[in-house]
Amino acid sequence: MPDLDILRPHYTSDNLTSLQSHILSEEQQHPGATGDFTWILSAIALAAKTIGNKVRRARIEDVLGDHGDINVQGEKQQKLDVIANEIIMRCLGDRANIAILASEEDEHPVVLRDRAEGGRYCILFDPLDGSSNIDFGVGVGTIFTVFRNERRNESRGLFENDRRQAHDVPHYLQPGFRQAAAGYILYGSSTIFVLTTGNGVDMFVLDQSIGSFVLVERHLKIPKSNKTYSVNEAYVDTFPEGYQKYLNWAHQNGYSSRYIGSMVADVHRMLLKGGVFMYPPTKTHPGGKLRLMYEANPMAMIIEQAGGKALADGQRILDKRPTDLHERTTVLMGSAEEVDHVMEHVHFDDVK
Ligand code: AHM
Ligand code: MG
Repeated sequence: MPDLDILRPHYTSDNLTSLQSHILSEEQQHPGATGDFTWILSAIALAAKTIGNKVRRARIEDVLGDHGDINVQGEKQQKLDVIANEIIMRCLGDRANIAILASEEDEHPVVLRDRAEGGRYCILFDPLDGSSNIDFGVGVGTIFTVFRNERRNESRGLFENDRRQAHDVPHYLQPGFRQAAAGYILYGSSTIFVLTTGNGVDMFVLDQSIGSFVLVERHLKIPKSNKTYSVNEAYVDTFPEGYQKYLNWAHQNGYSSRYIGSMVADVHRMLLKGGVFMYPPTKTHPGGKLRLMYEANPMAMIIEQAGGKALADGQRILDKRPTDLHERTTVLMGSAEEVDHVMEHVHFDDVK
């Protein structure tokens, strides 16, 4: 008789904790907690499951290929970019505590309600990062960040309708150190939800059999070092000289290279294994390619909360003062020692 025990689920912990119950219990530790975060994160989890389902049904459903439009970044929108954006807008759009939703795919944020009407949070997100990989079964992801809607007086009385564009009221343009929460969902061989609310980094995996994200690791720590770099080395000739020197040094010192081309997948690997991820200035993107508000900031918060470092042109990413929702930045993040090795070679006065 074959041993069928292997077919039963084996959880990595005796205590099964869902994302929702985890957030609820975290919130309960704060006196006066309103349950707002539970609402927001359950909406994001619902969106993640729905997007993950679409990603997995690619080629069964007609979701691949160009959508035919160019987004605000001047990049071709993929059908799944548009679908993922719509799913997040729908899942979050009816949560009563959300003031503003801002997406990589939309030029202007959507203003849902003023703070006086209960809009306490601004959510910024990249609905499907790594779109150039979507058609090929490679890991892609959703990145999100949550800011408190703090500039109450500036928004009061401005909004007549529930949904309207308000590019002149930039509540959401706060530096990254003010993020209340940040996270990403990786749609890879499994669906992984990584979250920080400023109290360490926790990791959940979607258990398809019960339809819930289940806690698999609390207080993740990035290894202090690992001889791996993640960068699009095809652009090396256009990197500032310091990055070229670093890469030469890495070649001579037994480093390995891993670059998927989906930030979520590349950063997730680095978070678990250690190493350094970077997107330096290039000829086509002299100020860096990645977006500060909904790519670099959330990842920087996660990496710092896990004990790593996250810099842009030698400065802490989380200290950057944003001026535009879609502004770009250079990125250098990862294991503390590996970021230091890069910094030993790159002098930011030379970069400018
Ligand atoms: P996207 O938001 O349009 O998908 O672009 C962001 C992606 C990141 O996931 C990835 O790190 C980077 O672009 C890859 O860029 P490149 O192809 O220039 O290496
Ligand atoms: Mg992106």
